[in-house]
Amino acid sequence: MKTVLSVKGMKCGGCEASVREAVKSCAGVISVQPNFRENQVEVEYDEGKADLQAISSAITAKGFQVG
Ligand SMILES: [Cu+2]
Repeated sequence: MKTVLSVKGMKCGGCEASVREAVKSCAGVISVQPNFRENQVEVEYDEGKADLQAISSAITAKGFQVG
């Protein structure tokens, strides 16, 4: 399953890396593709294992806004 999250606050590659690390550490995440220019984060995940709420929380915990 793939989804694209709208994430605000990313300003550079460092922010992308921060988001990537945060999302990767969540259960069931297969791949993460942040794009700060588009304010988007594409997440591929295993529906049976991943919790989108937890993924969103991991991103907001790094100081970015989801939604
Ligand atoms: Cu940055």
